[in-house]
Amino acid sequence: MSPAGRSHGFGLLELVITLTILSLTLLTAAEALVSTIRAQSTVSVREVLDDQVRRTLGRLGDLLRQAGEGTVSEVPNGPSASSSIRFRLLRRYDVVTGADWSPECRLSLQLADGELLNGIDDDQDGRIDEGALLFESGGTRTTWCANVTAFEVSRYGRRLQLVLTCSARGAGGHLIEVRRTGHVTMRN
Ligand SMILES: [Ca+2]
Ligand SMILES: [Ca+2]
Repeated sequence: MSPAGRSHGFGLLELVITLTILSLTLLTAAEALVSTIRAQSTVSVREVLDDQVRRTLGRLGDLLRQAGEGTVSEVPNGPSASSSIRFRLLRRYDVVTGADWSPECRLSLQLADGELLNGIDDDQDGRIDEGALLFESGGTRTTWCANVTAFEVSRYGRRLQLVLTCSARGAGGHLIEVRRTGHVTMRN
């Protein structure tokens, strides 16, 4: 091979090597970018879920602080947790006529269609016992929180412990779960 041919051959080889290195570099950069976007999406989904759980527990606390201890049912006294609570709210108190209680209210985990409360992912969507937190009063039902995977109420006398867990899928399809605990002291 002539010197000119060898020079041309080395040029092609260098070009192939350069393109290969460039492709690998671009591929690595693209993977890093996708990972960064997924990580940011995961943080975003987690922040949204955390805000939802925190706000819902705050709302529940504000409500249940007006509930009368003697009006509560569906939650046994002790460590056993319930996924629902029935109660009445104190509307006013008169020294002569006594307490005026609201109609009965109920908070409960309403399971999604196809789900049973059994610790199994019956509808195979990757979440176990998921549903929504419902508030019922006076014949009306309002959804207070979606994407709920656990609502557990425990009662120790006047004190209630509320545990709320919500979950959703991140950008990569993996499950993101947020769980918070709140405490409320009911009225006498
Ligand atoms: Ca499920
Ligand atoms: Ca289930």
